Amino acid sequence: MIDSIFQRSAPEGLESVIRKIEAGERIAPDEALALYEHAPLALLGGLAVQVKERKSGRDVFYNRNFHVEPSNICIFNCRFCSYRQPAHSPGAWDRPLEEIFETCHAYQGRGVTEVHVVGGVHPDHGLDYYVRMIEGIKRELPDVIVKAFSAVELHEMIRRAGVSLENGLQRLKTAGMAAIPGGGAEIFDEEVRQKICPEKCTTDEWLSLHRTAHRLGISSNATMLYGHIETQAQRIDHLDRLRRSQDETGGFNAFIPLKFRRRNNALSELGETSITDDLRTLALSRIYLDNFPHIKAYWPMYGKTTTQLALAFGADDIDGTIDDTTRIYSMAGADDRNPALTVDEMRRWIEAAGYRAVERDTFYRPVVTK
Ligand code: V47
Repeated sequence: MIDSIFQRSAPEGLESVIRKIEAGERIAPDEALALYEHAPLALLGGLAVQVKERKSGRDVFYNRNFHVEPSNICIFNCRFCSYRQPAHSPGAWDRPLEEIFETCHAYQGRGVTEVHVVGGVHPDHGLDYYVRMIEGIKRELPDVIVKAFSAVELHEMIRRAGVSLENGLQRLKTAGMAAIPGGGAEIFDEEVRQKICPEKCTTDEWLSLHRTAHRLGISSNATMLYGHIETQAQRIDHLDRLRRSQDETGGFNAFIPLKFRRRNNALSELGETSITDDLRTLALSRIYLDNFPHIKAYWPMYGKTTTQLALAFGADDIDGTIDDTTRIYSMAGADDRNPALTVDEMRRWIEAAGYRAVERDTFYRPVVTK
């Protein structure tokens, strides 16, 4: 049996779980909890990096993307959300389709490979409307991959249309929706979910929507909103349900831990997690989700400094240029400005962390620029 530096410096009781991780074996929920609670931060980072390098070697990915946020009007009132507005309130927006298509038109020829479409669950717009939206986006940007609608939005539009999940998702796929972002997962524990977002789709409905999408050949991401009222064991339970789902379908591309941001929402009285908690949670996700190919450090949420550190804690993706086009995190206090990064800046971060910067598309295929 190897006697690595990690095994030699392991706190008592963690030797066997460290041995398992180094041997590429799956760890159990109680082992993950012990690691979270007792492993020194640097040890956790080192183990996560080992797992990351087994998956993606020296590569760290970024992409060229922008977001379309069609409306912030939402029938649901999640307590952590700083973004949603009821219809007719002064801060509400509902962008006409033509305006969305004009925005997309302006991205022609700019090297973007992905448009990420996500917004509130609008009271009036139905499946046909969203099919038209996707078709229009594809007309403007035929070569760009459309990653659209959280499972919460999809669940509601398909339910209202009175069709099956298969049928609804197939219609959107035919229109051009090629992938689904990871939003709306929040925390799977039913009691916590009931407290922070009682109205939106249930855990089982979220998982079932992604499972159905995967069966139809639509791959997706998964998120976890952490750092509010959940316990560490409930975070691990969340990861466990994702790992089991991925065992079944293999359709998830990336996992994205999302740190709760407290400004302008009903949970503002809670603090925010420390940077060490963020890095522990990230590293643990990389170690636990042994069947997820990628772990994304979403830079608008962590902020620029933590994102650079995240590359030493198992992340192999930092998302993309975004180009000022998302407001979810700036409204929740992650930064005062809307986020944008240049390709040069992303490549510099990755190289400074000792990795090879690889531009990817939504499916993590390297993008070769001519
Ligand atoms: O589901 C909302 C989260 C998510 C807050 O798939 C908040 O590539 C923190 O899913 N503090 C939407 N988080 C964003 C999302 C996403 C982001 C980046 C990449 C991908 C991907 C997906 O944002 C929501 C919710 O969990 N969120 N409010 C807040 N105050």
